[in-house]
Amino acid sequence: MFSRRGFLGTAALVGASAIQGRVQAASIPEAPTMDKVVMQPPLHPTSGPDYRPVVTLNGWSLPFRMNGDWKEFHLVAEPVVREFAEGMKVNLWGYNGQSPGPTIEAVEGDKVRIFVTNRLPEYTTVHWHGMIIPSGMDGVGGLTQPHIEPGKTFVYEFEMKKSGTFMYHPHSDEMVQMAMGMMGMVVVHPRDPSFRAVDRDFVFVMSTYRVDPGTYLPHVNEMTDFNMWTWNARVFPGIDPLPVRLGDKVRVRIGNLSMTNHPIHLHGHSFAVTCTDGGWIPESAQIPETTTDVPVGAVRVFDVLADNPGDWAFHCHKSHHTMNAMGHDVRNLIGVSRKDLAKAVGKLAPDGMAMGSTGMAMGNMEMPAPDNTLPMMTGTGQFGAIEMGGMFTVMKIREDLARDDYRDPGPYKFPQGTVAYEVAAPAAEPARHKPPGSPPMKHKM
Ligand SMILES: [Cu+2]
Repeated sequence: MFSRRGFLGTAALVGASAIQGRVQAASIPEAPTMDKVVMQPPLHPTSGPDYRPVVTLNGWSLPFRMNGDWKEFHLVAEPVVREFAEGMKVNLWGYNGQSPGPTIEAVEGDKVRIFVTNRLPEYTTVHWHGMIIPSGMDGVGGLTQPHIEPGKTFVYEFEMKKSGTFMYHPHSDEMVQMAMGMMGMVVVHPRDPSFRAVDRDFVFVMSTYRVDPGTYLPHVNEMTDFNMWTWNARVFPGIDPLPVRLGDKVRVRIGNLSMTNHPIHLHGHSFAVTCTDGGWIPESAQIPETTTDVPVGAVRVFDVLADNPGDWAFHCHKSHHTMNAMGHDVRNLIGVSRKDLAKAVGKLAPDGMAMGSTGMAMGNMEMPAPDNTLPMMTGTGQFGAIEMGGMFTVMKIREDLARDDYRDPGPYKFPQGTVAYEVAAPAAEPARHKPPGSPPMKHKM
């Protein structure tokens, strides 16, 4: 769970004179911090209007306090160490101990006061992406407010005018700060809890990094050549599964603050995109989909009825985005004779290894890797190697999950006779039609 650092701790760092705005220093709420990288249980509201909370993949929701009829939150922008998956930790910037920052949850009509303390080595701001708020609360440094200098605390105050799914990120040295991981999600629940109600509600934001093998810092100037394609700054097999009870109505809210679009695909179901960061889509305008493209700087939310039990892959459909490091500079050797290649490579590099002449399936092969990186493709299922990385996880639909149980239910127990199976194939090649005059087939794998 989160630990609490009281106002005194915060004050000691920022100094009472640093407090800006109309509120007094003594009224700043505590800023909880998170030291876990796994999905925290839903944070049910203890005051204010009721709602069914979301869960954040490999993340958490920021606790708030009521102060009169204001809901108060406290974000602390600060350097963090984020584990992308076991074996790789990256020095990022984030909020309250992690990157991305905690999800902020509120209810349509709520008045919120969000304190932002800057513990970064440079100035920052927070922009509330997609939200209908007064211009002076929009967080664009220089344009709508002074930048928040290191050590200072600013306050954002506005009403949550519409429900939906939004994002937050700096508008201050934006390229560097977003490349360093400064972002998070905002979920505003409808005032009427029965409006488009679901049983399970997941949220995450997509971001990408180039972290060279053996190093610990992202290249903040990288525009295209990323090697870490993350959901909430985690890569497969480090991304939480989505445990779902059979028959649940499930909502998945996806933000994209990376540098490219991601077509997100769920197996075994069709879903409808029900909401964007612009608002709810009327039912009459919804289209059945199995993949939805999430553009850069946008949110897509889909609702799905989980009526098909099993382990269902859930991933970005750009195949390079389901890979980790070292997958992008390998030559295609499919069809090349392994013997000739080994000879040629052997002359140049006596310890070299020829690989890939039948594709790149690696099975259980392990290649030596430098410190602090992750294999290009990895992960094991009950039938063997999964050979994925990056933006990949599994929606696990089970009959017997309790209402708020989000623990990994383990591998699916397939009913007998429902798994693809091998047959004894005839020894002879099946007859194939060959057009007259075509050259003899020489391509040997
Ligand atoms: Cu992608």
